[in-house]
Amino acid sequence: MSKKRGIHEFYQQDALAADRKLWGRESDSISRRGFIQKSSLIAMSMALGASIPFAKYMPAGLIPAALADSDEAFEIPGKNGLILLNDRPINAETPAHLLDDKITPATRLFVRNNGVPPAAIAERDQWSLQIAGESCLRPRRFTLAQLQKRFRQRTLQLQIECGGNGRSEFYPPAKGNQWTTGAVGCPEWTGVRLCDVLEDCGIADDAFYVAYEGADSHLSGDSQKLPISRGVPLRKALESESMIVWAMNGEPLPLLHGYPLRMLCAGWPASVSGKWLKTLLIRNVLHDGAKMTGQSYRVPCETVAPGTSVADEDMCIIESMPVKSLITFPKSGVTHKQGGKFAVRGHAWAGDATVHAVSVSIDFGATWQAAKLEPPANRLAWQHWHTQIEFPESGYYEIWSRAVDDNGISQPMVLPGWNPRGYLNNACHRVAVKVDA
Ligand SMILES: Nc1nc2c(c(=O)[nH]1)N[C@H]1C(S)=C(S)[C@@H](COP(=O)(O)O)O[C@H]1N2
Ligand SMILES: [Mo]
Repeated sequence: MSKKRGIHEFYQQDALAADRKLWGRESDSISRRGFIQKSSLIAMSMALGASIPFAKYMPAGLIPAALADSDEAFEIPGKNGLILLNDRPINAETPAHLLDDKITPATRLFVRNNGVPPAAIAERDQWSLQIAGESCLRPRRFTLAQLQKRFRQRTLQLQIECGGNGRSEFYPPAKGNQWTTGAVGCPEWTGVRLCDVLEDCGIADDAFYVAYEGADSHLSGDSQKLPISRGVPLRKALESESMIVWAMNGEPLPLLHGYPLRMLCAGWPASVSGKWLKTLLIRNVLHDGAKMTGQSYRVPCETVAPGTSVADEDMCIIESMPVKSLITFPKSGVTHKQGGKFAVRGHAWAGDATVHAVSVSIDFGATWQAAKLEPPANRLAWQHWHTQIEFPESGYYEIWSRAVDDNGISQPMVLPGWNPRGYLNNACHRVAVKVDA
């Protein structure tokens, strides 16, 4: 159900809205003029691969010729090969073979927006983060520069996966972005530990939850509403891998991924990792922000039959994500010449746990062969695996991969438990290979 659209179609419907969605550029709808905000300019320059010396003369609602001349499927600026699932808000996933890098480059990281990214972002060093909440003893505000100076900086490779990754396979279908396998990635993030910052502001004895508020706006345009505001229990917030980050792979965070600051708690649904971070609340109750309550990011506490409607009070919040693997080489659909060894590789991850083993099958799960599994770069980073297989004769094959975590829990071969919103599909990944004689 992927929706591939040409950039012209995108701009034809509403050019100024296209500008806003792609670059965060706000302009006067009558004169079509207006100053390009710095953050929009950065986004545009990144997509075009060069700075734009005459940007101040660039009319609003104009498709940059460098993008307009290409007849390729429309690409989100700054992204490479991602498939657009929705353009309001922007959501795009990465085909499995484009996730082959050990460290996911910015151009290959999926995008999940619940609202409209902030348009006019102040200078990066003037951004401030407020720490408050009922259980915060010394509420205060830090500029980005103060955060960088006051706390020890660290860089970790951390995996994020949308809770709805794999949703497209559930039946009866669940509403929401029809992610296949590509709403996951594992870049390297630089920032400070969340616990260092929270402790500096004083955590009261009754502290229970840590929640974020971002600077993005609600799709309805209602400035009183946040598109999303979630969080994690204090114990997760205080883990040493939970961070407040400003850089991804050594570069400032891209606008789509939360520039200039985001919260990052890996191994849980990525919806807990708030982008465009403005406020952190140390709360003495279970946070009740947008998409924390009701059916969002929750699954039935007890298994239900497919299609069952479940009352809100019988739904439980998703915490650690389940064990999962991805085959990033070969690309599904390749043709291979019979004979010799054939390399297969990918990544595996297991929420808060570690992956213990990965195996692959070319006979629809009848037999499995162990792959070589590397340790993670650090806790909560995905792990790489590779192996070689031999095809006994020509024909159509599927390579399946299956990971087992260190609690002995395995990926299921078929769909796991159906749930109303289509979360947590961690079924084995499969790719097709045709072997020619
Ligand atoms: N402020 C804010 N933070 C957010 C979101 C959002 O819409 N607004 N989406 C969340 C969800 S549902 C996911 S899956 C991840 C996606 O992160 P990415 O777009 O950097 O891949 O961001 C999370 N943080
Ligand atoms: Mo998500």
